[in-house]
Amino acid sequence: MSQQTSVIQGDITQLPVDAIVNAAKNSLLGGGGVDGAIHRAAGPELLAECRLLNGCATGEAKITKGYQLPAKWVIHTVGPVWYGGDRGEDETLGRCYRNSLTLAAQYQIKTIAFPAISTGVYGFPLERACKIAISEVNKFLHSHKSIEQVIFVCFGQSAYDCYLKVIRELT
Ligand code: AR6
Repeated sequence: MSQQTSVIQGDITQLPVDAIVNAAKNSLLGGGGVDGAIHRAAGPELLAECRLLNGCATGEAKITKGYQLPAKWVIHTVGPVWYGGDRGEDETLGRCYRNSLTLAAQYQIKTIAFPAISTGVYGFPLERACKIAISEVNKFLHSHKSIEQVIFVCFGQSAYDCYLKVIRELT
């Protein structure tokens, strides 16, 4: 793992980073899981700004302010729903990470935290998603030195163990 990446276990809404990434839905109008937690912690102004964005296509990313969150920005990306792996899910998930990081670089964001996009309600197998997340981030950081720190935030021990295992395998 590069010096710029780390893995922690915890609640992404509590992190004092420049940006946190939301695993959103196409409407960007809130939902369950990490999306619900981010909207609750940010307050109603976040939903008001999201209403102005006209949604977000799967694999794309959009940015809002963080409002009541410790994070200054929220980057909303919509991961693929897992249909078994034959519908381009891997590539789409990779695009979520690349597009989120591209926005981060455009906004001079130096520290950014990602949840395990698509691995909850959307059913993407955790280890497979984890490999994509780590390899996409490492590739991006190689060519974008302005981003100083990427944190993978795991909600629970099993996700944390999975990230550490994959990082050991890939490095
Ligand atoms: N901090 C960090 N990670 C979290 C948190 C948190 N507070 N809460 C959950 N996770 P999910 P998806 C983890 O279901 O699969 C929503 O309803 C969770 O354990 O939040 O991309 C949206 O509106 C899992 O590992 O997102 C969409 O409709 C990961 O975050 C849909 O769910 C992602 O789980 C998106 O589904």
